[in-house]
Parts: sequence; C-alpha cells; structure tokens
Amino acid sequence: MADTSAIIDRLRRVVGDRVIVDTDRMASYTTDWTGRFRGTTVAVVRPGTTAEVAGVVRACRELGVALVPQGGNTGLVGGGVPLHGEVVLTLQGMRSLSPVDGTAGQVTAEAGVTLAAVQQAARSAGWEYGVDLASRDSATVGGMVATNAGGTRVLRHGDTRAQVLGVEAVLGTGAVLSHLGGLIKDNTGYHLPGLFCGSEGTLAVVTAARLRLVPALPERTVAVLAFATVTDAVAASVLFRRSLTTLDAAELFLAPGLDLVCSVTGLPAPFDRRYPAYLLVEAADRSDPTGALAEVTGSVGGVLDVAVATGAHRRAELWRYREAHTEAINTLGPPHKLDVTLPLGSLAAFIDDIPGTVRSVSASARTWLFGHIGDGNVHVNVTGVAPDDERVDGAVLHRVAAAGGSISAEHGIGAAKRRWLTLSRSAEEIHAFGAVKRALDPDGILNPHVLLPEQAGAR
Ligand code: 2HG
Ligand code: ZN
Repeated sequence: MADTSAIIDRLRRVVGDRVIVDTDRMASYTTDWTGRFRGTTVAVVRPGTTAEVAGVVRACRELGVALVPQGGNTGLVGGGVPLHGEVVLTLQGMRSLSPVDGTAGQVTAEAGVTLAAVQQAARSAGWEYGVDLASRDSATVGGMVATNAGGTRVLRHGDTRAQVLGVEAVLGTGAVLSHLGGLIKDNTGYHLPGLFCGSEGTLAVVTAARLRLVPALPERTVAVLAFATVTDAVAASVLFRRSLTTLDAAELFLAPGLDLVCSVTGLPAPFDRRYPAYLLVEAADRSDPTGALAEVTGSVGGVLDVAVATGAHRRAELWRYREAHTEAINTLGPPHKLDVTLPLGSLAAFIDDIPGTVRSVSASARTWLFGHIGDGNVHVNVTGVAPDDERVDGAVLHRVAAAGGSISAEHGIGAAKRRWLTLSRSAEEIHAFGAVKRALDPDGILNPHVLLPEQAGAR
C-alpha cells in the first residue's frame, strides 16, 4: 500500500485542495453520530462532481487503498466511518437538485442533498417526498439510498428503494453508470437502483438519484393514544392499518422513553398520568382527516387517553415525543442500536421480553424500545454497555432470528451487525452477495469492512 503522502498527493491531483488532512477537521468524519464507532483516516476527500468521484475511486484502486463513502454521517451501524483506516469520500460537496418535474412528479438529487432539501423542493412544486425521518436536516440522498432508509412513512409510501427510479453511480472499477431518465416502466434488464439501495457503499458510490414524488396531502391530524399494554397498542396499530385509508404513520413509544425525552428536552408530559405504552398515529389527506381518525379511534379497544393535534405546531410537539428518543438516549452515552423487525404476531411478546433478555446478559444495561410499529420495526436501544461489548447485541439478535424476524429493518448491517448476517441470510445468499461484490468492485476497495462477512466479500 502507498504511504500517506503518496495517497494525499494522488487525491489532490483529482480534487485539488478539497482533501482534508487536518486531524481536528477530520474528527467529525471519523466518528459516527452516536460516538460508538471511532475510526482514523489519512484523508477526507470531497469531490464536487461524478467525474471527480470516479477519479477518486480510480486513484484509490491504483493505490490499493480502501475508501468509505459518507453522506450526512447520520448512520447508526458504523457503516460510514473509517474503522480500518479507509479514506473517507464525503459526498457533501455534491448538492445540486434539479428543478422538480411537475408533470412526472420527479426530481433528481445529487448524493449530498439533504432529505429536508428534497422535501422542501417537492412541497414548493405541489408534491411531497414519500420518505421522512428524524435526521432529515442532515441525512443525505446518497446515504439514504446506500442504507435503503425507511423512517415514518414506510407503511404508506414504502422505503427509499420504492422511491428511487434511477441512479448515477461509480463502480469499484471507476466506471460510471448513469440511468436517470425516470421512466416508470423500464423493463430492460437488472434493476441496478434496487441493487444499490441497501448496498451500504460496497458495490458503488451513488452520486445522484432520480426520485419519485407523491401527491401532496396537506391536511394532517396526529393523535397519541395511551394504553396499559404493548399488546393493546399493537392491536390498535393493526386496526388503524386496516380501517384508516389515510393512515400515514403508526409509531410506538413506552413510558421510560417518554420520561427520558421529557427530562432531556424539557417538554411537558402529554398526559396528566403516566401510561405504559403509547401509539402515535398520523392521518393525511386532501381534506381534514380528523373525523375519520376519530371514528377509528372510537372503535379501538383499550384506549386510556388521547391527545389530538391538527395545527402544525401542536402536531410537531406530539411528534417530538417520538422523534426525540434518539437524541435523548444519546445523552446517556453511546448506545448499542439494534434496529430489528418482527412478524407482527410476535411483536408484543418480543417487546415485553427483551429487557429481561438484555438484563440476563448485562445487569447494568438499560433497554429503550420504540419504533415504527406499523412496519413491525422496533428500535432496541441499549445503554450502559461498553461500545465494544457485543454480548447484548448477540443475545437480542439471536432472539429476533428465533422469532422469524430480521436483524436489520432500516439502518443496515454496517460494521455493527456484520458478524450476525448469517442469522438473517443463508450461506447461499451470502455467497451470491459476494459474487456481485466481486463483479462490481473487483479489487474490494469500496467499504470492504461492512455488511458482508470477511470471507464473502474477499477477492
Ligand atoms: C428513528 O426511527 C430512527 O427515529 C433512529 O430510525 C432510531 O435511534 C434509533 O435507534
Ligand atoms: Zn427508525
């Protein structure tokens, strides 16, 4: 492998002075958002065009140096930081957004465009973007494609994969693929956007995406319902999904998480009393959906209390109880994040049992549970465990697999769950993953230490 100064010189030949080598300036690129995953690198390189990205990839290939593509660095599985000394390729310098095509309902965004910017552009053109998540101001299109980000609207509009009509991307060879025409029907072979969604930077560096927009539904109502048990909250979410055609989101949080959010943010509690489980539902339509939401709420069993919001300000306040969980939990130290899905029939029992599973492995650990209940997706957060102590992770993920769930719902595998991929994927599937990886990245330079087990991705 080339020495540090040869790497920096070579990268400078591609992008000029957009190579960061100062340790202080590199710090925000080498540590993940949670603080659990801390790496080091010789350089952070910030290309401004797809041609420059291709130049960086080719340079790294020639030098035999691995690279980690990075977007907004909001990932939660250690998949975007240089844990093995990789060069960091930040896409933050690629922030162009095309005008919205109002006829097709589409927009093309470069990889560094934030989710909030896509949402804003869509709204100003009378459309909406179908994906939303709490880190919208920092999360970028490239990162969302790479992780196949989900968020709070999946039950209505699907995940990122369902929005991506085309991509521009640089393979591990330095070859550029560009297919951004946005045709809805295009049955001309392998669906590379689908393949790159969720590939975590291991197959290609995505530099732009053609995104499908959805019709704007400006009238919104949010309700938080309180329950005595998780079982009641899950049953209610099923009823909402079945009966409320305007349902946009169905989210779960529990009493300990709400207490923490209120103490960290200073928000007042939503109810005079404390209840064990809460379901947040949002309905969205062209006309006021409050009546339909109230009607379904009236038929839900076990509702102990309800808070309703129609105005934007109060709606945002109710959402904050759910969305602020991530930042509130981080104040307790770097958490272990176990984003999992369960079959809906096993979800309530899983949520009830998992704190005991965690305690049996680590007496000092605390478990925080919340998530996108409409998708069967629970975010198991565990605090009070050393960053490199993976016993809790193993216990939780084995329990998920035994219940027929997936070890990653929407955050990806990254470095954090790599050793457990076999719980969700067969040897044959992992072998096929490795074959695809070697075909598109023959020298194994694109994010080689995430997702695939060590052997599977090897040249
Ligand atoms: C969310 O749903 C994000 O808020 C983050 O996926 C989840 O912090 C987490 O575990
Ligand atoms: Zn989530």
